[in-house]
Amino acid sequence: MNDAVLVTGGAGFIGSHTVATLRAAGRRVVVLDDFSTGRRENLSEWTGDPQVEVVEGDVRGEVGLLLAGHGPFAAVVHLAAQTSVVRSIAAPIDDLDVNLRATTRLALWAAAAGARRFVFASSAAVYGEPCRVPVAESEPTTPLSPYGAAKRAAELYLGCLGPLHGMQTVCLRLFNVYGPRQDPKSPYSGVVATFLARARAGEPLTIFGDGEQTRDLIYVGDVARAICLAVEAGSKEHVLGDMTAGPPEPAGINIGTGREVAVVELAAAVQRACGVKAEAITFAPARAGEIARSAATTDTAAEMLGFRAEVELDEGLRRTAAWL
Ligand code: UD2
Repeated sequence: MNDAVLVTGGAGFIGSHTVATLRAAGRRVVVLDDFSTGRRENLSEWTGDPQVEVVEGDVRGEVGLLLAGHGPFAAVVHLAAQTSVVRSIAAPIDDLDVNLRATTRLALWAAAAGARRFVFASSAAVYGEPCRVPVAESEPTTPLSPYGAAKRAAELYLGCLGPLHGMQTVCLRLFNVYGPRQDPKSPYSGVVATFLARARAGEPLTIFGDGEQTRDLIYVGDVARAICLAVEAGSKEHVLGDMTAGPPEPAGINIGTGREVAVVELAAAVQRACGVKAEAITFAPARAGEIARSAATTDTAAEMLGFRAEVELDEGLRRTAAWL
């Protein structure tokens, strides 16, 4: 049990919650983060904890040198990424370098270093506009952005590198993640962080389009639990799926709640959570390239990982508002 789990991007929004679930499961954790968006204060809970080591560095760099002396590694959770769809359209080569090239290099290093499992944060963006909602993993993937294309390509690379190098790879297709530590000031921030920050500041919420577009909003604590289950799957009796034979088919596992929430419905829920009046909403033109509907099927995650989201939207919003 002394083998570590490497968490790239471990000082970030999803990463720091993942460190918490892995520590709660008794794992030694090594965080690799370049602190471009990650923050040291997200890890302050583990200051002085010898079971949490923090290495500052870029996943595009010489990971082997950066991590020398921190192993051995049982598993890698790869969350460090270029996370913005908008930026991937403006700078697709930079997105490719981080989200595909660095992921592939990291996986090759992980296999050579003896890691038995590689858990990758993929995205609902691999589906583009889903053919059906809720969308199953077996549906076609037609990404609409370089970001989605690089995430899908990384799934395909991991799908062949894993068996070639004797490492299990698990790609988690994360839907719209929200919760404490999601930076509301970032221009790329998610709708929940933006809405909560504006409602708190007494500013009107801006809805793009008619607000009837839907998303599957999943609380970050649930996502961190899914990631931890993906690390541990096969080593605990509550896991239903057989993860011992190699990567699951299909190559990705949806991580969502299965519930579609319209943006207008979310705006009302945010206002309830903050005690703000319902008329404080303005409408603006729909964003270019916007998808109409999104929600996950959840059966694969339940079967493979024993995972179901537990935190209801109102509760997740309350917890996030309390953190702001
Ligand atoms: C999410 C992911 C993105 C990618 C994509 C795949 C986030 C932050 N982004 O983009 O990385 O995975 O899914 O499909 O998780 N909205 C408003 N007002 C606002 C802000 C947003 O109406 O002030 C609407 C927006 O037009 C959209 C919805 O809220 O319909 C969600 O927006 P988002 O930026 O949180 O996430 P999304 O789904 O566009």
